[in-house]
Order: sequence, then C-alpha cells, then structure tokens
Amino acid sequence: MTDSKTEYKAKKTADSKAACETEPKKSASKSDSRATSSKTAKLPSKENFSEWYHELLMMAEIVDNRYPVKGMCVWFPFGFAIKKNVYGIIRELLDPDHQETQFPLMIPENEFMKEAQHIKGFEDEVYWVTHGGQSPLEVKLALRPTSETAIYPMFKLWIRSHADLPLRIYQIVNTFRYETKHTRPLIRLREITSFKEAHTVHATWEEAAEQVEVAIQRYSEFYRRLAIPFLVSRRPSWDKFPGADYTIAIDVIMPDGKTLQVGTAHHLGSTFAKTYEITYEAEDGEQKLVSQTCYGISERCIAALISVHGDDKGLKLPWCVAPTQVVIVPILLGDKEKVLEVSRNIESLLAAAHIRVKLDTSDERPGAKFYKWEMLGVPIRLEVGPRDIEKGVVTLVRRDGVKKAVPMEGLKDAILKEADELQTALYARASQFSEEKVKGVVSIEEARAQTEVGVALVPWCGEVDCGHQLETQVEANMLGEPQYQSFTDAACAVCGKLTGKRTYMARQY
Ligand code: P5A
Ligand code: ZN
Repeated sequence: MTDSKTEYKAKKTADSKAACETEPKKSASKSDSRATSSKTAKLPSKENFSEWYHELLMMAEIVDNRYPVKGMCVWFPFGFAIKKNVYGIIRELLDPDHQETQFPLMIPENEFMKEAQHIKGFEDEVYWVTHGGQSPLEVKLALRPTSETAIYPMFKLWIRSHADLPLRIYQIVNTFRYETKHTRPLIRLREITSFKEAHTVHATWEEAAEQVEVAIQRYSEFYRRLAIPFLVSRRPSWDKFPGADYTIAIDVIMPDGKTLQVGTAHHLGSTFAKTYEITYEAEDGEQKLVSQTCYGISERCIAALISVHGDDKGLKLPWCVAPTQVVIVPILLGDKEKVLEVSRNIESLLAAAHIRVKLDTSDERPGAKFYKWEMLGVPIRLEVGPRDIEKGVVTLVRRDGVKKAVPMEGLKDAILKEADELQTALYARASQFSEEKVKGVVSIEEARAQTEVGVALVPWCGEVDCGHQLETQVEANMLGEPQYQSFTDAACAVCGKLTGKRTYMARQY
C-alpha cells in the first residue's frame, strides 16, 4: 500500500520522450495540471466513463500509462497489491486440480509456424526477436502472444500413456500482442502482464468438453467473488480462438454499455495434437491423439473490477481483494491520547483477526483522509472520536455509504458482518445495472437501437450468412449464443425462419 501519489506526480516530467520510445504517447495533459495539486483534484464523473476510467487509474494508483511504449503500462505498488489479491483467488480456484508451471517467453519460429490456423490468427500480432547483440539469429524467436506453441511440443515429450492423462497446467505470465486497435490500459495491451493461461490434455473429446465446462464454472465463481455479473456465450464460428473447435466466452457489461471479454475457454479438439504429434498409448495398446483445451484470463478482470464498482469518489473494492480492508481514522479532539490509544487497540484487535487494517495517524485533516481512503476503495472506515468513546461505540462507514454506530463490544464480528453485507450490496447493485442493460429485441432496427445503449438479445437461426448480415446491419458485434438458457421460438431477425436460438449483440471493447 502506498501513500505517495504526490511523489509519483512530482517525478513526472511533461510529455517525456525517453530514448526507447517507439510510438510517442500523447501528453497526459490532464494529469499534468493535477500533478501539483493532487489533493484538490477531482475525479471526472463516471457519466464520462472513458475519462473517469483513465483518471481513476492514476488517482487511485492502479497503473501508470506514461511509460513511453504504447500499450505497455507500469503497475503502481497499490495496483499491484490489488492484482496480487485478485490473482490469489484464481490460484485458489485452480490449484486443487491444476499444476502451476512456467514456460519460456520466446518461441522458435519453426514451432510457432507449425499450426496453420493458429498462425493465421496471430501472425499480424507477433513481435519477433531477430538479433542477439549484433548477430542475426539463425532461428527467429517469437515473443509469445499466448503459449500453445511453446507448451505443446513439450506435452509431446511428457505424455506417453493414458496414465499421464488428464494433464492440467497453468501459468501466469506476460504475453505480447502487437494490437493495432486503439490500446487502453488493462483492457487492450501490447504487453499483457498477467496472462493466466491454463492448458489441459485429455483422452477423449468428451472429457475435454467437460473441462471447458469446468473452466467456465471456475471463472464464474471467480467473478462472483469479485461481485461482478457477467454473460456467458458461445462465440460464433468466425470469432472462435484460432485453432479451436469452439470458444465459450465471459463478457462483462461496462458502464457505457459496451462489453468487455474477460475470459475465454476453448475446446481445441485434436487440432494441435495432430500438428505437434501429441499421442498417448490407450489401455488397449493403441496410439491415440489427445484432445485439448485452453482457457485464459488477463488483467482485464481488474479493469472490470474497477469499472463495475467504482463511483465518482473512486474505487469501491470488494472485501476479499482490498489491500486495506479497514481504515481507522482517529478524530483528534479532546483527550487526543485516549483517542489514539483506543484506535491502536482496535487496530491490534483487527490485525490479530487477520483483517488488513490501517490506522491513519498522518497529519492530514479527517476530511482529507476520508477522501483519500474512499479514492482507494477501502471497504470499511472506522471513525474513533471522543464522543464515540464515551458512548462505547465507533462510527462505521461502508464504502457504499451505509453509516452506523457500532458497539466496541463485538466490533470484529460486526465488521465481518458489514463486509458480507457490502459484498451482497455491491453484487445487487451491479446485477441490477447489468440486467437493465440487456434487452430482448425482434428486429434489426431494434437491435441497432439497443446496442447503442447496451446488449441486444436477438433471434438468430444460427446460419453464418444471417450472422454476418446481423453484424453488418446492426453495426455491432455478435457475442454469440447465451449458455444455460432456453428460449421460445421466434423469427430469425434476418431470414425470418423460426428458431429457438438467440445471440447477444453488443459494441465490444
Ligand atoms: C486461452 C489461454 C487465448 O489466448 N490461449 C491460452 C487462449 N485466448 S484469448 O481469448 O486470445 O485470450 C484470453 C483472454 O485474454 C484477454 N486478452 C487481453 N487482455 C488485455 N490486452 C489484450 N491485448 C488482450 N487480448 C486478450 C481477453 O480477456 C481474452 O479473453
Ligand atoms: Zn436466419
């Protein structure tokens, strides 16, 4: 946790151009004007989502986008602390039946170039390392845009028999994609710093299909813990992962009604198994091709976390990921020593209960402290003043605005209960927003109007032709068929054929 916003700002030079700058970033002029007066700076209203988002990343010290390479950001220590907690949840959810590993960043050209579909999907996005010092390399090296082509040649060596299956591994690493669309911090990066990629190997196609389902369930649990509502859909064939049989995606509806793909799980069938000759000896002695899956999440999950819950005062963090869960602000009036003593006792009590607590004894006025900790999204603030002490209470203020006097006696349990209720409230608020943003429509015109403000649920017969027409005429992306839902028959918005199928359509980040 850091308290050094002013320090970061002070060190900044206006529109600095470092020698390594490949594509100059625009001067962060708004941040410049704030640099000298961060305490009085005001976060733009969340109504102007894009501006709010970019300013909040700086003011709440999540990432610094002033690094002089486009699409590459620096994690502030505070942002990093959030990320550590968030990825701790992912690890907790995967560790019971996945093994964490680490593969090299560089992939030799010959391995990378083996799988034709995969190459087609990624060739325009790959950074190549061509030299070692002054000498041209004999074999060019790709910086992984994802690691299938690094991992699967090793799987060929590791897998011998059915006894080696299923195999489930994951790694959390940086990956590089030369994105040509507009880059955005945490959302569309050229260096994805926190790419969690899982890769699994199975004896049959059906087992791999079950694993895709398991992956989606784990990701669902992950987003529930972050109190983030989401949509699950099966991407249309033209938008699946390069080399996959099919792709299931998780999307979050952002405050501006656009969707952000925050996780995908792919059934790879035996496509890569054929290319990389990954086979196993079945129980009957026959050599068979394996079936594979892979699934990934990036720091987009942090972008969703910030955007879904934050407000005009700053971050609003769920209890489980907040680097500071409780902040104690002593109101130093009257018997100051007594106030400090009580505050310290509360701090010790909560720390002993493994609550991440901070006692703010800085020289700032209480109002400035409230502002600061609200910006950083601390779930619960305790105000301890002489009058509270007299009454045997503390004033508890939840980050969602709920305020009450809580008896000193049983304080820890009261705090944990409030933390639970805050989680429920965050989820309820976010769900209501998300549900209001999805609307069933019957025609292309309605779909066009709805995708201006949110997500349209459109009857679609499933034909590729109709799908392409939908995307062109609605001028939005097709997210695909909702999973775990069934619908009554309706006319396909393009061809009019009766169908029980629907597709989500939205403007996508
Ligand atoms: C699954 C893991 C894969 O790469 N290979 C291993 C598979 N899938 S994916 O859909 O291409 O990427 C997984 C998730 O990563 C996020 N993502 C990004 N995040 C930030 N910046 C980017 N440029 C970027 N590209 C992809 C998405 O959430 C995606 O679902
Ligand atoms: Zn149709």
